[in-house]
Amino acid sequence: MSLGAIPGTGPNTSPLPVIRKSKVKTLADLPTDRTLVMGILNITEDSFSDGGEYLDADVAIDRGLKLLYSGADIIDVGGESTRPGAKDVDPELERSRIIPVIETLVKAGAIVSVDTMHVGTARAAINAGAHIINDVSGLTYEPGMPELIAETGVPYVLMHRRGTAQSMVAEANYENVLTEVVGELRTLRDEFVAKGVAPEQIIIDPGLGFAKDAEHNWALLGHLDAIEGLGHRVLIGTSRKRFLGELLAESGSSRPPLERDTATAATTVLAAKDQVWAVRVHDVVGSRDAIEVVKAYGSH
Ligand code: PMM
Repeated sequence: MSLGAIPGTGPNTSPLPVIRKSKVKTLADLPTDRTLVMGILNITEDSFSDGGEYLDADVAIDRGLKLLYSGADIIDVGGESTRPGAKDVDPELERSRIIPVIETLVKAGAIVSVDTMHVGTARAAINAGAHIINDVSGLTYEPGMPELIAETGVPYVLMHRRGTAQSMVAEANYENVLTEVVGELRTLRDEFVAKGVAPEQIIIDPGLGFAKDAEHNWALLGHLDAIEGLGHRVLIGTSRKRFLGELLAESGSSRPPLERDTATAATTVLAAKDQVWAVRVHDVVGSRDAIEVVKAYGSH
């Protein structure tokens, strides 16, 4: 698709909600004086809060541009759901969903990360202009991923997860979640570095909700300094997750995913106070506002 044909950008289309237009062109232009916001674009059938909404490429591009123009520093594009119990997606189908969207968003000036566990998809995404690989596979990463990251030099999100989407709920067993997650992340990080990945390329994510229950998530969120102690940029993803729904449950019913954005913005405040590098969220405006508040608070 040519840029002129991007939905919402032509002369006869309704205006996009231009709240904070991004001027970033490369990763090096990203602000360093505040926590960054990674906007979520799931091109999947079954993600827990937005599955099925953006399967059409034009609709996905429109959503990505709205995220960009409402202040997302990075757009995280994914073509395979990672929720517990999700079915694996054939990497070829995954690529057909995400590559045209990545190409168009990159042309429009977006910094794009790609949520994939597959080496072939990661390579195709980098060739299409993606800037960051976001791999949620944790301890089950695909052979060849460290070599690809070393060869291309792109930043890489190394997230903690035990097991697969199918098995991870049963693997949420820890005696001390903080020391075990930090220890397993350290081992993973060392494996990637031993295979030639530069430490500066690595972004660490504790993987909230991935083989973790609510207690585990709160324990990790309360000790982000221990995750930061590994010496890398830190990313966290709380957005609309089940532990927030459970926290806000009424009469035993979890708060629905689309009504968890205010709680998500509250977790962004906590993360920004702890100076994490970035938060991964659906509602970009809420988290950008929250980060501005923390920035002003910290400067007085
Ligand atoms: N969470 C989801 C998907 N991808 N990536 C990273 N790095 N961290 C996360 O916490 C994370 C992720 C699941 O949420 P979604 O289904 O709403 O995208």
